[in-house]
Amino acid sequence: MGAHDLDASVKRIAADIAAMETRGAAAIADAAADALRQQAKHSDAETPDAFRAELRAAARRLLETRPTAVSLPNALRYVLQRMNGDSVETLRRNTVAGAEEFRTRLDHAQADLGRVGANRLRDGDRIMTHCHSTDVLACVETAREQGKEVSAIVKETRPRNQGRLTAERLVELGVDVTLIVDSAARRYLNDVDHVLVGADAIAADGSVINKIGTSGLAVNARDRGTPIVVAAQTIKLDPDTMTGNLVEIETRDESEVIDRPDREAIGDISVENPAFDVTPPRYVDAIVTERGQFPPESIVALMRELFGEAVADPWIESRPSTEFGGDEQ
Ligand code: RI2
Repeated sequence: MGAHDLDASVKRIAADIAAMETRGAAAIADAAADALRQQAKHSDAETPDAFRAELRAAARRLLETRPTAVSLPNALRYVLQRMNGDSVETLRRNTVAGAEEFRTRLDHAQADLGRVGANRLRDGDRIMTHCHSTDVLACVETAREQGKEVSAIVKETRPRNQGRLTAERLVELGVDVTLIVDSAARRYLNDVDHVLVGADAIAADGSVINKIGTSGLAVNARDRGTPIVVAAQTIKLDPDTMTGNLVEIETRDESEVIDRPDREAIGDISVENPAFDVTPPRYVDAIVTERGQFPPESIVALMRELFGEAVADPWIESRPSTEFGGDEQ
């Protein structure tokens, strides 16, 4: 492997994230940290500068895969900030240790978050879920370990139907599951005690960026008086939004919405496939993190505490902003 060469595992992990073989904000962060660990471990760079250049090139490759889940740049930043030393061997050791520390902290954060979120769930509660979030599942898992009965209305979450993954996992946890199509959600909102969703990013104003359909669900939940709770580890907080940057919303291939023969049979149409939307803070009752529960408007104080230094870190140039973000979509 020569200078600036990417390790095969970095290429494979990046491809898996881009293809959504590895998906979910927490899993993406974990895989990205592992990729930097492997790059550091296998590097045959001969100088500290070459080693650092290789790791930064690996981080850039990983960063290009998916634009919305901020856990990805946060994970990369965490590891690269620990890439210190005067020799290749010291750099290697510190980078590998930083990546391992990150992955351990991620595991612990999710378990801690699960305990915080489980406090909101009472015996006999019914939740409604959207998409597949391991942070949400951690809350339910802890509640079940505490002996609480929980049932769930699970939205299938077109176009990729990740609700089916949620249904499968909830059944494993002993939860009574009812699967519904997305458009049936409003009909069932009177029958649920909480809407419980994950997040791919949380902006400084408390806006929640999550799988497309979350914002409409939240508006309907508010209309029906059903609390909407977001389970999101602090790795989902987006430090760039503290300085006014907007979160880029990923758009994915139209083949996820309709296959080519069906599309051609219809005639001349456009197809759009935004993967995420933005739920304004006024529709969110609480954000559950491993550091406790927060009203969305107060999340900025936690962001300042956690990311004060990171914002000044120039390694990741500001991500491009779009016309999306910061308001209802
Ligand atoms: P955890 C997913 O995005 C969903 O939007 C989910 O709510 C979010 O990541 C958080 O997942 P995608 O990768 O980190 O399926 O809670 O597009 O597992």
